[in-house]
Amino acid sequence: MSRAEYHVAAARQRALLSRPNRPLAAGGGVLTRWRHPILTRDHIPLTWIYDLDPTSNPAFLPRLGVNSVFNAGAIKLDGQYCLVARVEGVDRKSFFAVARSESPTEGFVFDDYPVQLPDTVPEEVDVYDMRLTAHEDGWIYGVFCSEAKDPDDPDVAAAVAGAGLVRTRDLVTWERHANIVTLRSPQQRNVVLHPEFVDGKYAFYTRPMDGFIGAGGGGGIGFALVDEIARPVIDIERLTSERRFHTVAEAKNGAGAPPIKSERGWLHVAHGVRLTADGLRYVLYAFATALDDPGRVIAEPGGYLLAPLGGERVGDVGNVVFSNGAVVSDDAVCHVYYASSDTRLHVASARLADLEDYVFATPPDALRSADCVAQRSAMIRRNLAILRLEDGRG
Ligand code: M1P
Repeated sequence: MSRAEYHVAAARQRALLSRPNRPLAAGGGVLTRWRHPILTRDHIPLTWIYDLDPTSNPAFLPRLGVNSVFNAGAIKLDGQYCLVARVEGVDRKSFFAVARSESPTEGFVFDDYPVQLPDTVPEEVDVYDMRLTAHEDGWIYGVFCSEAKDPDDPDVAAAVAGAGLVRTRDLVTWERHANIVTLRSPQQRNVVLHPEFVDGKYAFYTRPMDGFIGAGGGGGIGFALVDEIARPVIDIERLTSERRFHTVAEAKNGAGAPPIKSERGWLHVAHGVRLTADGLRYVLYAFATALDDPGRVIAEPGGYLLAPLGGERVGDVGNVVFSNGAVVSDDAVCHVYYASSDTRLHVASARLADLEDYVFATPPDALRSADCVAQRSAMIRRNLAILRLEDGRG
């Protein structure tokens, strides 16, 4: 490696890390996208990829490449916006890495080292998609997918998804609890810890599923209480937001960031999946649950909140947007961190009041074309009457 090559690469990365971001012109939805992805593989410190010793790497070639940076848990800690991103090496193994910024929308820089989780689950091969919850017990919990080879299936690709659980105070030192056991669901992904005790217990959103990819008999996002956080066992998973025929969440869905408390309810930004002739399509959708019963849906707008757009549709797993982190800033703006096509991480923002209005005032899915037309026509009728009045023709 020549020193010159390193300095060129380092300078290029410094320019990327300090590049200002800006909101895109509102696209008519409640969320405003920001122009540039906030984390990509080009944000990964060069020390994680290159051997900088010129004797062992004279040509400055990457030794441990990184494929992608996506699905990040998010939290505000000590005045900084902190993301725990899923980083996938070129070897297909994912790991977690913390990136921090003073700003919610730009300037994220990774810590010197990736997260070294306590290695207490020998069968675990891959970890990804951490949800960060600042719990009222004072700890920050991380719940993530802990994936292993299915020991009972000779197919070399057969996998089992479980839910791992860690806690930290500073995103530097992590303690690991036992993986979450779900007695009635053979597979679990997209498990999220609710930030408050419910009936004096820890409460989790789950995603019961029969297979690694397909939800099978799993009906949607579950909700369950847990007695002992260090040895979490879940029996009954009560359904919250359900899969429904011919909706954006027909094939499967899953909780995203921990819910955000608003005056009218807990606001959830989840993902919904439908099957198309071109494969699975992942979008974000929203719903609210009751403040006094966070497992009970009280509002669920029809359709999606955010869908893959333009270049977002292209990547390792195309036509996907996925979120597992959001932060509300002191000026009451909700920043939703979302990844596109399992490749890069973006942010989109909305005033919390607008997100709440979206969730509670957008009509629910009418579920049938005929009813959807009636729903739309009722609004058109009201609008035409308003316009006639304004024109003095009323
Ligand atoms: O590839 C799209 C997403 O697929 C999975 O999500 P789900 O469990 O809902 O199918 C996860 O592997 C996720 O990381 C990924 O973004």
